Amino acid sequence: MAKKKEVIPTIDPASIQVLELAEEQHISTVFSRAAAMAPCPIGADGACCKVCSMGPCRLVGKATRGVCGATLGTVAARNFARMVAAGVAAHSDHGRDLAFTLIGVADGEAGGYEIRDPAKLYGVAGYLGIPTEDRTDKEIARDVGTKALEQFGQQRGEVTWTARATQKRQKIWRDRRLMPRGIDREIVEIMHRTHMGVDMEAENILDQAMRAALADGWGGSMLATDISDILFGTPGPVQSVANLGVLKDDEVNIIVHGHEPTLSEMIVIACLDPELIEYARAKGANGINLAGICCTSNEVLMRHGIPPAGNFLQQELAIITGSVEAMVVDVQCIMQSLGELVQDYHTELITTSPKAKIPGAVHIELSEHDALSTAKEIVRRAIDNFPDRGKTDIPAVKEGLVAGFSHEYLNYMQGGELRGSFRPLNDAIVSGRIRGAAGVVGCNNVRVTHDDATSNIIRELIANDVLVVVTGCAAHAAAKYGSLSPEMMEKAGSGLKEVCETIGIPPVIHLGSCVDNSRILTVLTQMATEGGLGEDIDDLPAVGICPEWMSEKAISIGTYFVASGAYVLFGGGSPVSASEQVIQLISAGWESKVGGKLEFYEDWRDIVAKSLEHIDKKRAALKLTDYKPDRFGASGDWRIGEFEALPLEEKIGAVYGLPAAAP
Ligand code: XCC
Ligand code: SF4
Repeated sequence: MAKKKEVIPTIDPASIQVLELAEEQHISTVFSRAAAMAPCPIGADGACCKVCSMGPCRLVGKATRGVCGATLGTVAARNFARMVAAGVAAHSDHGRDLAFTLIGVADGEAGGYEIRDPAKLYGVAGYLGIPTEDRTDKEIARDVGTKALEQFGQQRGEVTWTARATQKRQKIWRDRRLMPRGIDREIVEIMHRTHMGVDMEAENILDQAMRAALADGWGGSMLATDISDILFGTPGPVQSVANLGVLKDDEVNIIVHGHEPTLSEMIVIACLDPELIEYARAKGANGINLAGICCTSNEVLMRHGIPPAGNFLQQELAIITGSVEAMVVDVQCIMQSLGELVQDYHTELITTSPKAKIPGAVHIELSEHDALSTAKEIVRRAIDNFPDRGKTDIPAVKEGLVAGFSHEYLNYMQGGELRGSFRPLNDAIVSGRIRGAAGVVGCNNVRVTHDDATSNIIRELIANDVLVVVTGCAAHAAAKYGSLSPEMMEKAGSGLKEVCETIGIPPVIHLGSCVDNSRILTVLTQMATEGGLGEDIDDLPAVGICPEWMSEKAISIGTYFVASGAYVLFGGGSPVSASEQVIQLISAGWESKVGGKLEFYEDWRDIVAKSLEHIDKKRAALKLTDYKPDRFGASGDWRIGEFEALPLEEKIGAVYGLPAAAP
C-alpha cells in the first residue's frame, strides 16, 4: 500500500538551484504540490473501480468484492488494461499524424516537409512489400503512408509491422491469440472488455492488454519511428549539451516540449532563418537559442543536436529561470500548471495541436499545408517577447553528450555501408566481453527522487559490462550526469570498454524518444537472428528497465516488451500491487505464456541485482562463457590505433581473440 513518505526531490544540481528559488518566491511546482498531496493509496494500488455508477468501489480491508461482485483481480487487471489502452492510443495517434504528413508530402499538400531520407523510404517499402522500381519517391511514400494508415482501421489479419519480429515470436502471438489485428481495434476492445459487466477473467483481460500493447510497439510506435526517419532523416551521431544551463542569458530562448517531430522540425528550420535572426538582433538579443524538453527534445536532439534543457520534471523549472521567451508544446506529458505559471513571467506558452489546448496558453495551430510559416510566426512572437524579459536565474549547470544512434547506424558502425551487421556485438556477448544488454527508458515521477534511480542503474550496469541503450526522459537523465559523454567509457567495465572503443560506440547509447523504443525491438530482433544468442528475444541476455515510470505510455511500452519476450523491471510503485493474482499473472504467468515478465521493485539496487541475475541466467541457458569481470581489458589502449588500420575481418579477429589474427 502506498504510504505518504518523504522523498528527496531531485539529485540534479540545476533543478535544486531553481527549486530553491521557487521556494523563496513561493512559486508552486510539481514538487511542492506533490509534497502537499499524497497519492490516493487505493487508486495507486489498482484497487479502485469506477467503471460504473454503482461504485466507485474501493476494494480494501474486508471489501473483497465490488457491488457487482467484481473481484480485486478483475478490478486491478481492468485498471491495468485501461492504462495500456491509453498508452497505445497516445503513441499510435502520434504515428497516425505522421502518416498523414507523409501522404501530404506525397500529394504536394504538406508545404515545408520533404522526404529527407530516401534510403530509409526504400528500406521501409522493402519490408512492407511495396514496389520501388521505376517509381518516384513520392509514389512510394504515398504507398508507405497509406499502408501505415491502414493499420489503424484494419479489422482482421495482422498488423503489418509485426512481420518484423522473428518467425518464432510471430507464432507465439498467433498461437496465443495475441497477434494484433488493427491498432484502433485493439484499443477499442480493451475499452469494451473493461466496461461494466464484460470480461471478468483477469488473465483474459491481461491477454488483450498484451495484444493492444503489441499494436503499439510493433505498430503505432514502429511506424511513427519509420516515418519520422523518412521525413526528417535517420539519426547519426551528434554532439550536444544537456540541462537548464543550455538556456542563454543573451539570446531569445525557445523551448519545444511534447512529442511530435512535425512541429519541432519546422521550428528548427525557422530558428535558422537569417531574417528572423536579424529580427532577434534588432530586439537586442544575440541570436535565437532553441532547446527541448521531454521527447520532442529527443527528436530534435537526435537529428540536429538541439540541446535538451531537461526532462519531464524540469518543464516548470525552465520557465522559473525567467529566461524563456516561448515554450511551444504539442501533445503528451505537458503539465497544466504551465498555463498558470507563465502568468507570472514574460514567457508565452503556445499550444499548437487541435488535440491539446491549455488555459493560459496562446493557441497557434500548426498549419497542415504550410507548417513552416506557422513555425516562423511562433519564433517571431518569441522574439517580440525578448524585450519584456526581467531578471534571469539560469543555473550554470550543463553536461556534454553524444546522441543520435539508430538501428541503421549501429549496423553501419559494425561493418560499413555494405556489410553492416550485429556480428561484432553478438560475438562480444558470446565471448563475455559484454555481459548483456539493457534498455533503460521512461519517465520522471515526482513520487521518487528525480533522476536518482535512472542514473544509478545506468552506472552500475555499465560498470558490470552491460551495454545500455536509453530513450525518453531516462536518456536526458543519462545525459545530465555525463553518461552520454565519451568520458563515460572510463566508467565501463574493462570488457565493455574494449568493445566500445573498437566499434566506436559509447557504453550508453541514446536511441531516441519513447516511440523510438521500437528501435530497441528492431535491435533485439536482429541480435536474436544474427546468430550465437539463441533464436528470439526471450533467449537474449537482456533486460528492459523503466526506473521512474509515470505515464500510461510507459505501461504500454513495458507490456509490449514483455509480450516480445523481454524481462521488464519497473521502479516506483506497482499499479497492481493490491492484487496478488495480477502480480503473479504479469510475472510468472506472462513468462510461461510469452517468455517475458513484468515486475516492480521500489529500490533501484534490487533492479540492478535482478537484471544481472537474469542476464547471467540467460547466458547459462545459451551455454555462453561464464562472465568474469577481469578477464578482458589487458590489451591496452595503445593498440587502438593499430586496430583502426586493420581490415574488418582482422579487426574483429583481433578484438575477439580469434587466434589467426591476434596482434
Ligand atoms: Fe513523458 Fe516521452 Fe515519460 Fe518523458 S519518458 S515523461 S512519457 S516524455 Ni516517454
Ligand atoms: Fe463497483 Fe462493479 Fe461498478 Fe466497478 S463495475 S464500480 S466494481 S459495481
